[in-house]
Amino acid sequence: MFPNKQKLKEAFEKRKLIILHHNADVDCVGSAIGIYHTLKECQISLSNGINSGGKSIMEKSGVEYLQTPPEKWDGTVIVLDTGEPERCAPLPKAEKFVIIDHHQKIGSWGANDTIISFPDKTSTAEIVFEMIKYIEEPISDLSLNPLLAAIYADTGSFRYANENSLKIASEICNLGAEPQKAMELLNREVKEDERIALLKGMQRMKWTNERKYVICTSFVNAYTSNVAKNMIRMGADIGIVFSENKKGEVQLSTRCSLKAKEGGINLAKILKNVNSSFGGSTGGHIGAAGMKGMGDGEALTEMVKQECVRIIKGK
Ligand SMILES: [Mn+2]
Repeated sequence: MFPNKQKLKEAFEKRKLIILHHNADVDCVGSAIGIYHTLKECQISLSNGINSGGKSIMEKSGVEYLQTPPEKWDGTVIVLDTGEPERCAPLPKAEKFVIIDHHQKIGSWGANDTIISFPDKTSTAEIVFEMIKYIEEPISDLSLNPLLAAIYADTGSFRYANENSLKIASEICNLGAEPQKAMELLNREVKEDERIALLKGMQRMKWTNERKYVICTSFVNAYTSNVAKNMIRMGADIGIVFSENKKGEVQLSTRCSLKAKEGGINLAKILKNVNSSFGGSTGGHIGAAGMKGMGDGEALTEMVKQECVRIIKGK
C-alpha cells in the first residue's frame, strides 16, 4: 500500500535529496536516476561509496552526484533501497524523509517520515515505477532504461523475477525502454582486482554436502558478494564468504539457490539469528544477505554454516 497520495505529492514538491545506501548497487542507482529525471529539483548523493556496477550506470547516464551528503537539507530526503538508517548514514538533518525499499528489515524512522516498503517486490526500481504512476507524474524517457536496468540487476537478469517484475518490465518497455540499451547500462569492465578476488575465493573454497544441499565457504579481501554469487552459479546451494581486515572488522556475504529457498532457507533470518550472539548488523533478502561487525570471520562463517545445516536437517 502506498501512503496518502496528497501527502506524498506535497513531500515531492520540495527540493529533493536522493540518498543512496552504502556501496550503492545498480538497483539503488537506477532507481535514483529514475526519480531524478522524472521529479523536478533532485540531487543525488552517495552515503558511503558505490560499487562498480552502480558507478558504471551512473557514469553512462551522465548524472552528477555528491560524494557525501550535506549536513543539512532544506526539503525532502529520499532514501532508496534500504530501510535502515545505519545503512545510509550519515543522513543530513531534514524535516522529512521518504524511504523506498524492498528489503525485509525496516529500522526506526521519525514519526513524520513516510515509509514505502514492499518486501515482496524484486527490486526498488519496481516500487519507484509504481510510485511515479501512483502520484500521476508523467515519467521521463530518461528514467526508463535505468529503471529497467535496475530490475535486470536485482532479479539476476529475470532469473529471480516474479509475475509482477515481468509485468512492470513490460510496462516500462511499452513506454519506450529498450532492453538492449538497458543491458548496455549493465555491461561493465571487470577490473583485475575483482577477477583475482574471484579466483582466490574459488581457490580457497571448501564445501560440504548436507542432505543433497551443497554448502560452500571461502574468504577474500574484497568482493565477498561476487564470490558467493558465483558459488551458486557453479552449482552450490548455499555460499558463505567472509572478508576481514586488520582492525578486526568482518564482512560476510551469503547467497542461496532457488532449491535452498524452497527448502526453507531464509538467509536474512539466519544471519539475524546468528547475529544475536555476534552483535553486528545484518540485512538482505531470503536468498541474498550480508552481515558486518567486529570479530573472527572464520568462526562467524562456521556459525552461519551450522545454522544452515540445522535448518536443512529440520531441527
Ligand atoms: Mn535492491
